[in-house]
Amino acid sequence: MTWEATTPTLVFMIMTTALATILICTTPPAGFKALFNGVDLSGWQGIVDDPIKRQAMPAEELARRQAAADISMRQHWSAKDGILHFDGKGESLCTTEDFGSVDLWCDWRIEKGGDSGIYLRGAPQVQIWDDASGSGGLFNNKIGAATPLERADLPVGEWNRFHIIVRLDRVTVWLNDRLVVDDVPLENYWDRALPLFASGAIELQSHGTPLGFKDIFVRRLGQAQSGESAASLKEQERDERMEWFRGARFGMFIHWGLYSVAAGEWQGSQVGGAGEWIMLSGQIQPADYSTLLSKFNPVRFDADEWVRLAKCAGQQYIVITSKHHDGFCLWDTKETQWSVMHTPFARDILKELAAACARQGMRLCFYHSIMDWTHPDYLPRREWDARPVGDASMERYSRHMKAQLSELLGGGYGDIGIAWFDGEWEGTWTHELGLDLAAHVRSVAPNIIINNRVDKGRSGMQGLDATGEWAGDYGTPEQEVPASGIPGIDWETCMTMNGTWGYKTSDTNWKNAPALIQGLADIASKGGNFLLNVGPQGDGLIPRASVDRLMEIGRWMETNGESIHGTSASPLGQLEFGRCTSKELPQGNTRLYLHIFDWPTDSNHQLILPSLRNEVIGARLLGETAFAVKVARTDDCHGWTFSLPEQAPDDVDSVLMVDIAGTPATDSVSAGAPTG
Ligand code: FHN
Repeated sequence: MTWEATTPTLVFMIMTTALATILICTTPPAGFKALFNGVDLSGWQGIVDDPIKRQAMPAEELARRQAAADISMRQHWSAKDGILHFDGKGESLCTTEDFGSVDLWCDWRIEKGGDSGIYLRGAPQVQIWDDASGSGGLFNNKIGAATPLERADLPVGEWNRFHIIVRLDRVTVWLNDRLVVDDVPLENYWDRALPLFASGAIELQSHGTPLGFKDIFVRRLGQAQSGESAASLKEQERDERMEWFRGARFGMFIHWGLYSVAAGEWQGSQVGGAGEWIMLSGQIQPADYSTLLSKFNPVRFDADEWVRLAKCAGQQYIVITSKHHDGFCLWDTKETQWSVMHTPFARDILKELAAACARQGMRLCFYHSIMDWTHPDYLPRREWDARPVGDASMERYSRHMKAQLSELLGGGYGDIGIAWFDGEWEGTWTHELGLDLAAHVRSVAPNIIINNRVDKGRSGMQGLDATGEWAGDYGTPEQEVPASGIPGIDWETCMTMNGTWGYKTSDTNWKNAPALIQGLADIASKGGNFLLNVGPQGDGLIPRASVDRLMEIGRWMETNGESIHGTSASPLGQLEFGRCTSKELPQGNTRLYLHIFDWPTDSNHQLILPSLRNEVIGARLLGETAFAVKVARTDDCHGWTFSLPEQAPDDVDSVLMVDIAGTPATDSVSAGAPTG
């Protein structure tokens, strides 16, 4: 039978080719744009001379020469199957758009003897070549480093990946995930008396050899104001990535793994300590602990159910243990068989959770333990671990960890909000390894937030050594709330609902919902986030006691969530009746949320703020629209009184919303003396 290509078939073939073409060009990570669309040369132009000469050229000459350069470009540069090809015979090409400080990703491939470079802001260059010294160096530098820190090129003909960050004139380059240039000024090749141009085209340099480029993605970084320091740009970028975190204020921590099956018991006996530490507390040999693999089959696991519960509670992000200290992996990792894929369950739990988060608009984050009690390369071994140390190597372990983090954060599980490290306290993990790991994570997921436990910055359970020399974006107090927050630093208190992070049947010492609600208000009033933990059971269900508390918190959040989400720390001093959170209002005014834990018991049910100079624009109770709050100045005119109804809208935390003119001005005395 001959197969006639009828019109409908032709249309189908054309559409399929078009779709295939579009699909070839991988989509850029969130926040990035593709400089090359994979199908043509739009956004690119031929090169005319150098930036200084172009600047001095009369407009009509520049236009004439640009037209000729574009013709030449189209003769020697072409787009096919998502690859930008150069035949080695023409000139360089560059972006039609200028760029300043950028985060740039670019895959490139050369042939034997190949030679090229990436010009930044029109200045050469990040070197590409087939040379023993390796690619990635700032070849034309005369003062700063010109050669790469190490040779990281893949064999000629294979695709290499550059990740280049340019802030002001300083350049950092990773080649195939390895740091080859570390924060070095790129010099102005065209006039060495001048600093690097503030902006300019990104150029792919012709040097007489065939080239291939693909997946060229760029993200503009905080715009350098004239004379702005690199440090202030870094701060701008950090502010950009911390924005969602500061608004969220409340997240769900999930500790789940093989230990959830053990549930605090081993060979019929209760084991002390937290559920997720049973291997250590019980001094269980890895070989014996691995018998749990065959028992891990959480058939009642429902990712959508977990996400729905978090949302109901008002939690706006989830941090789940991709791998805890026992090394067991909850995803389909290619790096080890010590994973969920080698249990009866054999499903990629993190993939299912990522899909549920995407469906329900929940931000997903991964907790990843640096310490690993089972990986053969991790050191030190537990003193009771009978396995021979052999040639265990932390350097090799660090590479293994980076490879797993590339699997988790590289896009396969969506845009991950936080790389939440832990287990950083042992002597084998160093500040240098922490900086290197943070750089790797940043190179794989440029917008991700990294907590301070990637490095050695956590001074005990308080959360953060505020000296600022440590890697990581925020501090992580654990099971405690810093008395007055951590001024000038983002922080998040993580806390269990009972006494254990991982499920443990015998731990029934549950905090009640009122304490958790007031704890949430307390933490937000100090400018922090609350990461509240659940430890799912071995069957995949979240314990009833946790669900009840989250539902109770959710009922409170339904009425009062605006007094938590998007708020900042209290501008008032110590308040006897409760706490305060705040928000900026338009025209420079301020909204205060007074969290009243102790309802006024005097006959007038008066709440007093003794120290607030601002005019009160309005006041009302959340969840109590019928009652009109009467507002009056205190006798000394330093503060305000609020007449409230006899019955508090909420027994745990009633919120009085008070709008004031301007930014809060208070006396130095502590505000909020009790009434009556
Ligand atoms: O050892 C872990 C513990 O199991 C849990 O994961 C907590 C949560 O932050 N972190 C470590 C103790 O600081």
